[in-house]
Amino acid sequence: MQIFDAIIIGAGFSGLYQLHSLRDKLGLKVKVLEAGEGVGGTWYWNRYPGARCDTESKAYSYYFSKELYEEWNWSERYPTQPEIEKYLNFVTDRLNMRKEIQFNAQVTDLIFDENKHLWRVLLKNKEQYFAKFVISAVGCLSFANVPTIPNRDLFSGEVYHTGNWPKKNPTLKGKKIGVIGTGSTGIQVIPEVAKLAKKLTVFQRTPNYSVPANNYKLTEADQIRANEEFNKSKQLMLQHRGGHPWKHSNKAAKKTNSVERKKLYEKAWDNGGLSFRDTFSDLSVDLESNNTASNFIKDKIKSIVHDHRTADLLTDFDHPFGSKRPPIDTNYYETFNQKDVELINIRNNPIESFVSNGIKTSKQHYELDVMIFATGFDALTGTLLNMNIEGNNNIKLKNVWKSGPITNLGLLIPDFPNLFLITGPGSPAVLTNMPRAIEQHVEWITECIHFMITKNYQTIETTSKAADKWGRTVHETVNDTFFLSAKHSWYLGGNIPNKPKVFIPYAGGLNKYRELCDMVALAKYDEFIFTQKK
Ligand code: NA7
Repeated sequence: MQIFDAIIIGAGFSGLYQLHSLRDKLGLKVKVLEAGEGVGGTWYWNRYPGARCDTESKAYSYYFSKELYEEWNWSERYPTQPEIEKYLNFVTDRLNMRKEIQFNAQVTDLIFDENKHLWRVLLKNKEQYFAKFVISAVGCLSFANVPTIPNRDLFSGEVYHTGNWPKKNPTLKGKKIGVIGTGSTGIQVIPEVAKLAKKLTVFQRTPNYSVPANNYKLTEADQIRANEEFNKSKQLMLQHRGGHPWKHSNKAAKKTNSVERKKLYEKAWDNGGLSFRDTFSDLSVDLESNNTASNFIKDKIKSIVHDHRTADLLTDFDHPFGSKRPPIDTNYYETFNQKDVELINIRNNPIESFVSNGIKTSKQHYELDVMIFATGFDALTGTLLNMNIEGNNNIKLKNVWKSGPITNLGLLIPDFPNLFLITGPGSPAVLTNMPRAIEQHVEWITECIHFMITKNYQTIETTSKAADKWGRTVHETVNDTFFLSAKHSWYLGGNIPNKPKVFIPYAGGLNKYRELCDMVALAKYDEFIFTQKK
């Protein structure tokens, strides 16, 4: 019987830092179980053409060690998937972590033994381990959403999901390709596939607001500046509600005259990237203000796309700007000016089934050699609920979360002792620059386990009362925003049939959230119940 102090599930950004913290700061015996063949997590599986992070590389790095930060040079403003995968491999080897990671290790069951106060961790290959603590580092966007389209077996072509892209890149050159989905992923993959395809058909259900990324190569001077600005950038990220290295605007769009407003939008558009969302302070709470951003983007799209029908389809928005995760792009709208690229509206012409040589909608038949699903994820809860997780009295997580996830701070679940969630539901997670949210959680969890060791505590648990209270806070925080108006949004479970429609992350800001977590730690975790070792 192999007993570890801690088992970490997942070897992405969060699992790796958690391993380093528990092993090297606390001296614990730790094992990481990773389903993939290599490290990377999200960045291991999402290797589709054009896969790239929307956060700038100098911010999308670990900040827990300045030395580590300075040893790595990013080559572009936004990191590509291969470069992020390389970076995480560099960190793994630099911190000598590979020996604690078991690859091809898919966890199927986590069962808490109340007598032994241990988690039993079962793998798909029937191996099992035991651990005092389990830390879920499974990622927020790791369970692919593959729509059920009838007659898939009839289709003689290839089918891929961007979130499970084959390691050996499939040949797309000269083929008739279909892409379903125009979220952040679709918007990245479409321009790249269009370069290769004989014909590309994009099936769009909902248009998205996309802003240019304005990507560029980084020079040596950029790298030196990034290193010099390490502390400044870190401070900016700590103060920003989304963990990004820029300041919030304190100007309301509504109170800015139209000439000045346009000037500021133009400047933000030219600068490119996610900071466009922060051009004004009131875009997420005032519809009139939000419309100014929405109309600005609409005009930009119409000025880029030549065909009026296509431009109308791309701007037929049904949700306020920012209520769904706004993508950034490189030549997305320009791609629709290629004569071999077609945009199909599947909102009023839904896909009905695969046929042997393509796909059939209610109005037409499209010939395809390859179908690419860029249809996103069962976000935030999908991977956890796909495992059998049993806590006190064999209570199943599936049942506890039937009407939506229940957590305290997104970190702990009532009745599931010693199980910590990194960027779990109810924490800011996907509303932030992920490495900042991850570092905050890993550090909180490490400190909490350290506290337990010093007090000789055996288990930590949250009460249902405290979790319900936190659930109300999560709910109240989102109420004043537009997040609830995008019904299909994955923030709300709206993209998955039968998933409870509740807003999953905490929308009060990572800066505010960090303060709340710090207060809990300062109060010696008084909201939690500990049991003493005998
Ligand atoms: P998203 O943002 O969930 O986008 C998925 C896209 O796929 C979106 O356009 C969906 O349309 C579409 N979709 C999903 N299911 C279907 C079905 N059944 N039929 C037709 N179209 C469908 O996922 P991404 O991978 O693009 O991005 C996820 C996050 O990764 C992103 O936000 C960043 O944080 C990084 P819909 O809008 O639901 O009508």
